[in-house]
Amino acid sequence: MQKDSIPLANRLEEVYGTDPSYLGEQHARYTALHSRFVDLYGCQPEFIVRSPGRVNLIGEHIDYMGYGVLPMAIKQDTVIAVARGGDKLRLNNMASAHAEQDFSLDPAQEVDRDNHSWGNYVVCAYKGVHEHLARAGQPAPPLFGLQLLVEGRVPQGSGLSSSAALVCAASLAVLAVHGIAVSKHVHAGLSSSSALVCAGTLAVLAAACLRPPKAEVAQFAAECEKYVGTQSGGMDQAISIMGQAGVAKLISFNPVRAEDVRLPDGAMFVIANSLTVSKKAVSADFQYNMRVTECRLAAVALALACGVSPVEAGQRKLLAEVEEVVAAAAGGDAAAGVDKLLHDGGYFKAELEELLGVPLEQLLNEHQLRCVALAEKSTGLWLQKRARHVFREAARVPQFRAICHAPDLGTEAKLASLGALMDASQASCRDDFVCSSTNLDRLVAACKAAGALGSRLTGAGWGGCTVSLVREADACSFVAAVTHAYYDDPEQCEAAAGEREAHGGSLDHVIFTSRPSSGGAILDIA
Ligand code: A2G
Repeated sequence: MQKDSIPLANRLEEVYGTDPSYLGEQHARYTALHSRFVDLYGCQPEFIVRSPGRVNLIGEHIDYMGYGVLPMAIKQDTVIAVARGGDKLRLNNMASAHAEQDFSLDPAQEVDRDNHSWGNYVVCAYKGVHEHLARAGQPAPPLFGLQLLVEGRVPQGSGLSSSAALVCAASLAVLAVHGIAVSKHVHAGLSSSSALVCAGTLAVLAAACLRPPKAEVAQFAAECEKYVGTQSGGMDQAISIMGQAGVAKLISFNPVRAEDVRLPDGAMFVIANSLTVSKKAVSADFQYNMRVTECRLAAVALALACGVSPVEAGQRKLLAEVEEVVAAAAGGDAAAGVDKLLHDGGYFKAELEELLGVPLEQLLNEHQLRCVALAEKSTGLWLQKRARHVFREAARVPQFRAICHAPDLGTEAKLASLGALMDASQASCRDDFVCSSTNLDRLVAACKAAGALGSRLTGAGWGGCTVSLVREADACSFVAAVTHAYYDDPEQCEAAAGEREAHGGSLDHVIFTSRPSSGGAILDIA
């Protein structure tokens, strides 16, 4: 298990590598952030923190069912400058479209799920840090005003996890100022013996705040992001915090941990934005939560169908917890077991209640889900297809890792096998999980026609980006061919012209190569 702590970096190179032109760009960015912070708040930031977005290579919509996933951190990140001051949680954003937002300092405040706003993610993190500190059994930390300035470079609604980058960066920002605030308090010259005991406790707290283990931050950041209303798994926060330059990560859960996966030499991943926004959290009860609900109900229904007692079945919330019994019912193949034990098409309320033996509303409340109304409407809940996707997709993740590390497989064979797994994942996301979209399907088709060895949607889906595996040597011609087929053709993608206009004719931010990058860090460079 990865035990290392959040890095405290003194130089930008430690986070961004040594490429002079990229480093120069980051230097200019940090300088602009620093100077805007001073203009806005009239003081220097105490810290600057950063946390990146991610691209998931394989393992979609299975993290919240207890299965491991295989993402890598990308270089696009969210950066926050922070200092204590004032009597509120005050947020500003470098993007002029985002006005200043003020929130209370009460860690028990509710996140306003009905009004979707970027500030909500910072409030999630603020609450998460306080809850984390309280769980550590320490005295409640002092409440002091915070002033934050955010600059995000992970495109929103793109499936590259801009939300987790913001939650993780904000968590680091709040942790960092708490750590430093407590250490300054400790150093303030306490002298009585009780004060010494107190100072000792605080010193431990200060060290823990400033450099907490990555896994702890990943865990609480995943939990607290749920305050916006999305019942997400922990992949995005885990890779944002635990990402590492040069390696993808196999992220496992309960408890969260990360294992290095070395991608084959000569492999390159190209991210391409379909330019349709994936709005998974705007209507929190829709799409994403609907899938979580379907998977949880499928887990209970499968357990019952396998003869597990109703009480025990009701407690099995994860498909990972029922895989063994389901597989045993079909000669060891859980996906085949699903086909045998559940029917195709939608399950509606009456059937579900009869099957599960409890009012649907009660069950959904127990699982903290609120989509009961949807089960009655339209198409019902599709348990068989969702569960089949989860079991098959979950199996692809260890296969992907095994191929990457196979000592006897040549590069070409590795690339071909990884590509086939990615293609199978896309077909399953499209046909069984139904989380693709017309534009994603078109873009995947354009990527395959341009020579991708494998191509699939990445992240929640319903819009956002694809990730394609290509040979490194072919990356430039691949980008040109996809640009021609998808972005230059207004019938395929209307939005591309607008993107070009807004970015001086360039689509570099829309289709780009990506290498595994470093995870969240606190920068003591303010
Ligand atoms: O969809 C989103 O990115 C989820 N994250 C993530 O947990 C995972 O389920 C993914 C699909 O694989 C959030 O909603 C923050």
